[in-house]
Amino acid sequence: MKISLPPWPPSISITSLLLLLTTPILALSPRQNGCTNPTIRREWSSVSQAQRDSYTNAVMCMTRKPSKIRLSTSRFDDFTWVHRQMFGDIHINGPDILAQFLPWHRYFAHIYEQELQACGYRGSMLYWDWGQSASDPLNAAIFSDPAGLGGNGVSSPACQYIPGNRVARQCVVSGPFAQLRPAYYQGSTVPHSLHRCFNCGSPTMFNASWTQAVVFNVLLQSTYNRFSTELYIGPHLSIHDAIGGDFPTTTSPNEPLFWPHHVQVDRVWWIWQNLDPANRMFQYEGKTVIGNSPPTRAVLADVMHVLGLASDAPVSQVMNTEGGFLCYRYDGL
Ligand SMILES: *[C@@H]1O[C@H](CO)[C@@H](O)[C@H](O)[C@H]1NC(C)=O
Ligand SMILES: [Cu+2]
Repeated sequence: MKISLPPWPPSISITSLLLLLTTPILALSPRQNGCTNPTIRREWSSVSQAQRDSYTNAVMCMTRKPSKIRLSTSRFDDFTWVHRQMFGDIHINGPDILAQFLPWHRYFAHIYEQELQACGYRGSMLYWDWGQSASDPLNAAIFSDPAGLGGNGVSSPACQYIPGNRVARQCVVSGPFAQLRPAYYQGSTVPHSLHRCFNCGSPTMFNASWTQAVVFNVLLQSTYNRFSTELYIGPHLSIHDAIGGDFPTTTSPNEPLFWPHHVQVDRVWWIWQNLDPANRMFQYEGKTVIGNSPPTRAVLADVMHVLGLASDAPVSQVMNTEGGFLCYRYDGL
């Protein structure tokens, strides 16, 4: 989890640097498969309150819809269940960040966006640019209530019945998710309030692991393997741990912050790809988890399994956000 910081003046924003680096490149980046008018994904705090309300209302709408995959729980819970079932194939195995971590979560967010839109949300997925709030994470707009996704929750005896050693003792009882009752927690079916516990995973919020300087260092990695490893163990994992509660678990999609967080992970990958699209747009390598020796190397034809949420799809379909199954880009560049 420790990442050494490059010499980097914190007064320079990464966005302005990347603008300089990437504008000519992005102008040449390929657009395929009829994606002529990509949707734009924006930062949580840069959209209107009406759009944020529409987003959080759509999340709650999913809790009132039946399962699409023949569970007895809701459409909201489908995503948590699928993530839990697929967990070992799409994250980490021993020291190895598995190849599908980035494309699988990209596809997962695309499916979720369609479900939000089916619940009346008219916008695109939103991201949380962690680096912007690393210096004062507890006051980040995304944790405000009601402009964000709610805050740190409160302790109460009712919060304490879920087993598990990293479970928060705090329930989110105000804001847009006060009524949220995710059905699953790790391997159990235990309907519960959304749990958070900022700073409980460790003595600190881990915010040194997700500054703009750290993100910049991640972007300096020159291979897919190094890039995805630094992104995974640095900002990605630190934030799961810093928020606590439902977030550092296999059932992490219980936490609505899962999406703005993983969409930012996706955005960092997108920036990395577009810094050198000829070499990186379809750069894909690493291990699958079949477990044979020597290990099976990942290839673009590998299939991403989503267990009925949508069609299973080859990784190659989501490498380019403006080709294959996808048609979006990120704002600011
Ligand atoms: C982390 O947050 C604390 C306050 O919450 C702040 O004092 C500290 O400077 C932050 N660290 C970084 C590296 O931004
Ligand atoms: Cu995940």
